[in-house]
Amino acid sequence: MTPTNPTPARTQVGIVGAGPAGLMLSHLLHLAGVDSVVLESRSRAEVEATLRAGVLEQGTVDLLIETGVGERMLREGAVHHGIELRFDGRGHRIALSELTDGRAIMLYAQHEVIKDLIAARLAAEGSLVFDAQDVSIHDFDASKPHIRFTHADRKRQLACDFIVGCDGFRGVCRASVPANVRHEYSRTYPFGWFGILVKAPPYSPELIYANHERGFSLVSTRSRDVQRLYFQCDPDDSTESWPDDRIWAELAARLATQDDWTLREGDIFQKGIVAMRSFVCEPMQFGSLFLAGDAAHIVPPTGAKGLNLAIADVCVLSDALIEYYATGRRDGLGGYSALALERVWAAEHFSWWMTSMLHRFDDRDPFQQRLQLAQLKEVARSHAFQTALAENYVGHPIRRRASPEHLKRRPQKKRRGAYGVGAT
Ligand code: RFL
Ligand code: PHB
Repeated sequence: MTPTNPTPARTQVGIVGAGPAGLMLSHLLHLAGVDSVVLESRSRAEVEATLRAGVLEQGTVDLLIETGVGERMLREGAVHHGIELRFDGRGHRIALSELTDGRAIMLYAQHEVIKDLIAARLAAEGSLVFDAQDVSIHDFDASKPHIRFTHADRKRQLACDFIVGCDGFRGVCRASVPANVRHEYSRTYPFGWFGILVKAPPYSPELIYANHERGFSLVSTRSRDVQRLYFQCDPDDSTESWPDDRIWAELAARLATQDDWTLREGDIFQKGIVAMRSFVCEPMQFGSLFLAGDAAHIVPPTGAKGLNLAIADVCVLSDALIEYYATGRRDGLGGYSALALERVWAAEHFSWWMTSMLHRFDDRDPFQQRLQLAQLKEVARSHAFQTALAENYVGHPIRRRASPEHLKRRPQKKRRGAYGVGAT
């Protein structure tokens, strides 16, 4: 059983959702002495076992290290300095680090980040409530915001100064805002991603994003023994209609290349289908309610931006909350939505661009296919296009209103014991 502390009846910041956004926010606030409670509807085991992202931007990596939760990532993650774009049967390397003054990406699974953050919050005696049922938020447009939920069959109420909805795309927080005050922008793509996990050594030293007339595919990795592969599929497809042989045949066809590379089959131990959509809710603040991460926006995974955006949101929001508790000033809180949305829309554009360039859209539209190929050739040829791709892929530095001075003032007592020595 997870050793959470008894739930208090009041906190400064009530956080709904223990994904990357909620846990990182709680961690950042704690480092500056601001109190929070995280309410999560699933069990700790479920949260820690949910397989999702794999690519961390440079800014996310830096933040994890800077705040003392990067030790295991530095030991077990893999730094990548480039990616391959594959089309017309050839690979074209995008030299991420050379094009971005040495910035890079880290391959380290989202659920490992989650485990590290949960361990840190529990070591610091933070309030994490797993299995919180029927969570509902109230009075965030008035002076006494509070959250109601059921835990261990008891109805509870948590009074807070602020509520932060980090409860993902299908959470309750955004849905609790009256529809006439939120503006939502969305696009659903006519395909999904079929993802598999394979027991095998890495297929390639760098990720491969492949465009093929049969559809997109992606070669990624999780560790020395586990590899992650995806291919574009029908959004209504089912895993049952894809026996292993069919998967390997499809991947072999889509990834075929005249370069010296062949796809080795391995033992597939997990299959799943992901929907592809772009979505933004504006603004990201409604009175004392703030939205962060997937609760406010979704990107198709082609740009590997979702988790990274969630981290960037809470970085900006934690600065604003910390400033408020230190000085009483609300400027940062008032500016949160606009500042976060700038990054969100840039990431939306990049993810849409990568998706549009790499996937098969309408088979009956050869004009669009020619344009797509022309775009890929231009990227392979042009230093300017490659630089733009690389800058977006490794991620722009997170714009913060103030220097994160509070990180230097973090409570020392528990930190040393809890996090060990990883922070540099
Ligand atoms: P999460 O991770 O969805 O966490 C939300 C949490 O809130 C809980 N919750 C509730 N709790 C209490 N009461 C309620 N009513 C609740 N409703 C929900 C949920 O149980 C959950 O624990 O949102 P967050 O924190 O905003 O994080 C977002 C990221 O998870 C997401 O953007 C990424 O996984 C997207 N993504 C990728 N992002 C990257 O940056 N790099 C990648 O390489 C990358 N690859 C991916 C991805 C997403 C994928 N899928 C499955 C959509 C690859 C895939 C296949
Ligand atoms: C992953 O490894 O899960 C992954 C990698 C790159 C992406 C999306 C997902 O663009």
